[in-house]
Amino acid sequence: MPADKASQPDDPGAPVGRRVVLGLLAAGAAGVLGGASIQRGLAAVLGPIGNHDPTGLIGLLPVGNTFRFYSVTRGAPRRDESNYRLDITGLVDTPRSHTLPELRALPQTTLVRDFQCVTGWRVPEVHWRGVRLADLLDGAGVKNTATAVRFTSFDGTYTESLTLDQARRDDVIVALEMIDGPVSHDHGGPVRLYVAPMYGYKSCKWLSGIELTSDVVPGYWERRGYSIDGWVGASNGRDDDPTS
Ligand SMILES: Nc1nc2c(c(=O)[nH]1)N[C@H]1C(S)=C(S)[C@@H](COP(=O)(O)O)O[C@H]1N2
Ligand SMILES: [Mo]
Repeated sequence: MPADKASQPDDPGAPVGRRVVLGLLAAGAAGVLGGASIQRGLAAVLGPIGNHDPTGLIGLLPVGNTFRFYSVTRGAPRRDESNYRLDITGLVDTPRSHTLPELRALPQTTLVRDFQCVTGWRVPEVHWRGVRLADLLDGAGVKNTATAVRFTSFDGTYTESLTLDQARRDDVIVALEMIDGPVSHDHGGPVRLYVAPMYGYKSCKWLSGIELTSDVVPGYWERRGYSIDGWVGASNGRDDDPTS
C-alpha cells in the first residue's frame, strides 16, 4: 500500500473509476452467492480491514459489527462539535444551519431496524437514534413548490434523493446514534441519514446538506442505475422481502 495513503486515511478522494465500481458490484454479488468466506477473502484481497483500504472502497468492521464499510470516495474529512453543520436550503421559508448540539437538543426517535445493502448483505435489528427528517423540514418551512429532497455529503461526492412524501415518513431519520453509540466516522458520523424502508444506498453518510428541490434530482448511485425508489424488496431485483 502506498505510504501516503496509509498516513492520510481521512483525506476525501476523487470518485473511483467506473471499472472499480463495477468490480465492487461484482464483488457484492459474489458475497451473496458465496457467503461469508468469500466476503472475508475479498476483504483480504482488497487490503487492511476496518478502516480505509488501498481502494477506499470496502472493508469489514470490527468483530460484532457485520456492517461493511462503503465509500465511493477515499473517506471524508473528520467533523465534530467544532465544525459540523447540517444546512437546510433550497425551497424553504427559512434556511437553517444546525450544529451538533442543536441537533442533539431536538426530540430524538429510536428505531430498531435492519440495514440492507442492495448487493445482498444485511445487518439485523440495528439500533438507530436521531431526529426525524420531517421535524427538520418543518423547522425550515417547506415551500409548496418543493416536491423532493436532495442530500449531500461532506465527502464532496455522494448525493441521494427522496420525494417529499418519502422524506416525511416516521422511519426516516437524521441519525446521531447507530449500533451502540454516536455514529462513528466510518459509518458516516457525526451525522448520517437513515432511511429504514429503503436499501442502504439511500442512507447518505457524512450528511451535510438537505436541499428542497422542485423535482427529484437522482443521487450518485441512481445516476448509475439504482432505482430512485429504493424500497427494500420492491426494486433493483435483488431482494424479495418487502417487510424488512
Ligand atoms: N457518503 C456516502 N454515503 C453512503 C455511501 C457512500 O459510498 N458514500 N454508500 C451507501 C451504501 S451503498 C451503503 S450499503 C451504506 C453503507 O453504510 P456503512 O458504510 O455504514 O456500512 O452507505 C450508503 N451511504
Ligand atoms: Mo449499499
